Amino acid sequence: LISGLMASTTIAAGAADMTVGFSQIGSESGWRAAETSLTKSQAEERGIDLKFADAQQKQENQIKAVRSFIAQGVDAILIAPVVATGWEGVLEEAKDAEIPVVLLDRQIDAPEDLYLTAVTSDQVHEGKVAGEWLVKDVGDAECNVVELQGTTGSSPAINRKQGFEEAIAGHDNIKIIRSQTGDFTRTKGKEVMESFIKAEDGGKNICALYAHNDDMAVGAIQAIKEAGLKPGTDIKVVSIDAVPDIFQAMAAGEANATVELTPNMAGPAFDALEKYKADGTEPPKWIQTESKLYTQADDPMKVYEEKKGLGY
Ligand code: GZL
Repeated sequence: LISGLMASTTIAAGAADMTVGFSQIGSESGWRAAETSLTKSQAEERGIDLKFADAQQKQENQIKAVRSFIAQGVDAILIAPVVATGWEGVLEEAKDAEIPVVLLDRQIDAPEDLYLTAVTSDQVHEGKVAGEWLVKDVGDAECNVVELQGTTGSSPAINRKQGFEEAIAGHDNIKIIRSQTGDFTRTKGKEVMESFIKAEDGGKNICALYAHNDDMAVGAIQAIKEAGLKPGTDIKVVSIDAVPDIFQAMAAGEANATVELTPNMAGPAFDALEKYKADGTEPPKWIQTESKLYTQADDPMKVYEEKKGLGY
């Protein structure tokens, strides 16, 4: 009997090398849904027991989930922090419980000793790449830009705005005439774009849309078409994420450029956690993922087909 028990215990222990709690923001965008599916499939492949909590984009739900993971005594916690502030308290609790925390795809304003590492892109750079594309595309022509910002107070919304503004600085022919949050969603992106069009002479006064993610751009494209204008020509469309649907729009000439954000943040996160658990190696505080510009010149339907399989 004992040997049987031992065997079953060993098998049980072997089944989950690590138990990880994941506080995910929600499913506000196609990119977010891909990040979730990739995180789950990576955990499966690595024998990690993943406890998943969807916060419906509310920070208080994220904090509750993190507290519950601490109470469960998980080995590690992943957080995609919906906003940049308000994390010190719960992260101190995780630190006291000696549970390492890894941030995914967004940064926070908190002392670095409160998390093991942050796996994110350089969001200022993403905004700059988007802005530089527009500067090159419009040349000296006057261009009034409307901006759909990401979730208010989130690091991508703050950083992507900053990067874009840095890129257009010094080009007085390019001006941001309206800027408002579309909360990273298609629905809100469409709604806010409708209001921009109404406020700007039926959209005739708008030369370009800069959206902090493709989902808001896709919603805005719908609004531009419903206003009788041609997205991609009457109003240029540049955004960030490089989700499959933006490549479909590009192939139809309805979007112009996107900056790629990999949804595979969990891979580097799990690598860092496994190494830390194995031999205490501390990863760098920032593990940066790559960004890449795609335009209509990059065979968008081919990219669409390639991306379709990658967790989206
Ligand atoms: C950026 C990430 C953003 C995506 C959006 O790193 O946090 O959140 O760009 C998502 O699609 O909603």
